[in-house]
Amino acid sequence: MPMTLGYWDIRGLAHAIRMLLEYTDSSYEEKRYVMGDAPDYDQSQWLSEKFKLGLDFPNLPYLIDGSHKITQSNAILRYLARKHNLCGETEEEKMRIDILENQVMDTCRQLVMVCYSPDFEKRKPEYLEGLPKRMKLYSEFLGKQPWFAGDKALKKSSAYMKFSCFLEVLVYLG
Ligand SMILES: N[C@@H](CCC(=O)N[C@@H](CS)C(=O)NCC(=O)O)C(=O)O
Repeated sequence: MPMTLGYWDIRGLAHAIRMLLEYTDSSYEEKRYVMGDAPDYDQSQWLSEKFKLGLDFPNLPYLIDGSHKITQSNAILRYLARKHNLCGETEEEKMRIDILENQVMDTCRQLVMVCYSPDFEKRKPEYLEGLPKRMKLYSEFLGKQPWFAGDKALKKSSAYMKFSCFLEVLVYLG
């Protein structure tokens, strides 16, 4: 039975999950909730289901895999990664993955705060000015290793990164 990934009809917090589902050739279907336009942002499509899905902490994204009902985007990523042995093998790899998981979340949050701010235009220059410094930390963390977690490549990585459907704009770290 395919898994169900529920989220808004945007990339947002679900996109890394979509990418991992694709990467792992998982069988899944999406439930994409439509949000109304500004200024009201009608959420009724989601709200009419929110408390009927049997989720312990009803939220978006959610993943339903048989009897497993999971919310929290990183918990979903972890669940899928564990299924496919993608959480690192050595303590060093696991530690680096944990650090990166949380660092990437912080990096995304910084961008989101600026993007959703009513002062977007005012905050944008300062955000952009600080960006190279923040990206340099990723570059230094990578160091001379070919991959962030170490020297083991994911089998399909390079082909996957060229999969234009998911990355309309390439992002270079470092
Ligand atoms: N920490 C949660 C945050 C989830 C969250 O804030 N979801 C937003 C969309 S990005 C939402 O609209 N949730 C629906 C709701 O609160 O009912 C996660 O990482 O999954």
